[in-house]
Amino acid sequence: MLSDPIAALATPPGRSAIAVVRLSGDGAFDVAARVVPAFRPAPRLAQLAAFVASDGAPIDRGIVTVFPAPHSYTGEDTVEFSCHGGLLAPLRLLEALHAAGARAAAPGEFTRRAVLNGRLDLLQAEAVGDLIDATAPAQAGRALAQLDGNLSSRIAQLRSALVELQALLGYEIDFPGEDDGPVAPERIAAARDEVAARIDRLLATAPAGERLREGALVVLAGRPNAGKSSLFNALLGSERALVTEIAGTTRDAIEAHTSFFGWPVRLVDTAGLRDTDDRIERMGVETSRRWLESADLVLHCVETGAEAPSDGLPPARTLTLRTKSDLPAPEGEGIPVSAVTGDGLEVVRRAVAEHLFGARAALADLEPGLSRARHREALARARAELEDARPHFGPEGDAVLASHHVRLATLALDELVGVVDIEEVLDRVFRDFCVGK
Ligand SMILES: Nc1nc2c(ncn2[C@@H]2O[C@H](COP(=O)(O)OP(=O)(O)OP(=O)(O)O)[C@@H](O)[C@H]2O)c(=O)[nH]1
Ligand SMILES: [Mg+2]
Repeated sequence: MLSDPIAALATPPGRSAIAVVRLSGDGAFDVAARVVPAFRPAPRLAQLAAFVASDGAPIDRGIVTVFPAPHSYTGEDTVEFSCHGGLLAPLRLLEALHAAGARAAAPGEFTRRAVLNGRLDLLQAEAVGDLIDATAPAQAGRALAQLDGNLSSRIAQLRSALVELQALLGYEIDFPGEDDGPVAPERIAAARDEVAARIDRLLATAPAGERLREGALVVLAGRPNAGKSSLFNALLGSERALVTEIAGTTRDAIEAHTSFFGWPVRLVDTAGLRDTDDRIERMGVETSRRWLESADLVLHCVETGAEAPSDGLPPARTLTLRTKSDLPAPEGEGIPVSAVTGDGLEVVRRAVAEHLFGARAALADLEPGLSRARHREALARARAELEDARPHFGPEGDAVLASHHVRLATLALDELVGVVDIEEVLDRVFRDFCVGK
């Protein structure tokens, strides 16, 4: 495993009060001592010190904090330098650290080392990235909980159940066909069913979890001039899309990120749906259709007083809105909303959040759930192995084959969390059953 000293700017470049430069790896303290003449490796103590270039020229005065291994983010000897921000001080400090023997860190290399050194598991490392990328409060809340290990511990519980199952099968392998053994075959089969059901429950969290991480795709659609672009702008609170009284104004789809009641939404304005001879508008309508296919939710905009043709929109994924509700006209089906007066905007935002995130919108603290395709695929693999194991359970079954599939299911979870340790299975078999061989 690579543990040479690496250094990088941990804060974004540019004008700022403070910048933080991070240094980690074997020999990090020697590197630091070449740049900070007064360097003392006192653990977790902030010290004010002068930083100098390799020719001794002063760079800055700042704070040095030392984290000796293994009690650091990476698990290695780590030094954090807080210097003044802006372009020069951080750049010159980095140059000095490179001249003193540290190499430039690759993207994510600090967190990668944290994983390899067992400071974070893979799920927590992903959460670090998710927290940094979060734009909506619910995303940040979810990432923080995952960083705290709530998903990891849920996977650990599943894994432990699988190891237990394998231990039961191990007894069956060592003492086959003993009718008066301590474990009835029905109990082993029931244990399999129970783990399978738990995996199913976790898998069921994937759609909402992935939607939460990526932002739900909400597409505004309807007839030309229905007020889609006006509503798009009103929901965003900024004039992103052109609005005119001419039907067929919007051609390209326009996407913007926002959040409704803390829930992340990718809002898309599209060209009005109609048959047209205008070549460019027709291309716009085709683009609209493609967005509608992948939408998590379609906001069907129908002008107050107008007919509400379904336009082939997917009913289960469509909310109807009555736009221009400020105009005098008979009310129709749908949520009344006006981009001009702002009436109904909050109702629309809430309806969208509830439709997309459902009961979760009401949950103060989020249940741990899957948030990436990687998680879903690993659990689906584990679930498939349990399915393959099923015929091999029971009195007529082959415990060796059953055990093989359960082991593969366990491996899928290990891969998910980023640890692979088969010794543990063996330990459990012998500890719980005192087979004594
Ligand atoms: N009174 C009133 N007029 C509105 C409202 N929203 C939009 N309009 C008007 O309706 C016309 C069409 O609005 P747009 O937002 O461009 O409609 P659109 O659905 O995006 O139209 P296309 O892009 O052509 O498909 C404009 O003249 C707007 O000023 C509203 O809430 N109240
Ligand atoms: Mg428009």
